[in-house]
Amino acid sequence: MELIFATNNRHKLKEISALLGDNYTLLGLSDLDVSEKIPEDHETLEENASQKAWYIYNKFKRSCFADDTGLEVTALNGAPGVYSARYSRIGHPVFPEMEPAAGNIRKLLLEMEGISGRAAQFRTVIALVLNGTEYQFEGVVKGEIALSSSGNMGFGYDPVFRPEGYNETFALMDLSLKNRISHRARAINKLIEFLKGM
Ligand code: ITT
Repeated sequence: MELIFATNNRHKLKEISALLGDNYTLLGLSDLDVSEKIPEDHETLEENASQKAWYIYNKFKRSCFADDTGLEVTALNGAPGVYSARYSRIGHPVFPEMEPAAGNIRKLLLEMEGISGRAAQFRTVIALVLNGTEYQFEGVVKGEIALSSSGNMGFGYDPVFRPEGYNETFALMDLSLKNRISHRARAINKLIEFLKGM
């Protein structure tokens, strides 16, 4: 089965291709020659995932899904949350000169300085638009924010997120291990179960 994943993020595409296995052919936006940044200007993950999926569905009239993911830190009242991608460019401090992932991590570690309760979770919402109807799937992984960055696998906040039950950050894990326990894996497994039942 062919599925479109409405993302420009090649790391996400790789993760989800591995999760879907051989029964699915996954096309990303670069395969469709969509190079513009799809709008995601809402205040919840649910609305952003939905907005991205409908944008592509309306443009191509082909079934597709999109995800939106946020890192929710308890001590920061759920921040950066839906603003995770732009965190280092909004509010204070800002690090406009740094590459986004590095700036985001720098800001997060600064905001968390001196805070001992470091609980956090990654939350992914997938919106699937199938033949003109939308379905949503959520995946959460709980963990904590490390005191410093470690590892260079994965992407985004992976170097500072340590999932519950593990001593290493996502960025120190093989993709196969991250893919067994991650927020995106949990959401995509629900999507796969749903598709199997169709
Ligand atoms: P698309 O919207 O094109 O899918 P994006 O990179 O903008 O790609 P999101 O809006 O979902 O993706 O991501 C929000 C932020 O969370 C962004 O800074 C990502 O780097 C980060 N993020 C998402 N999934 C992550 C993961 O599995 N591990 C670490 N960071 C992640």
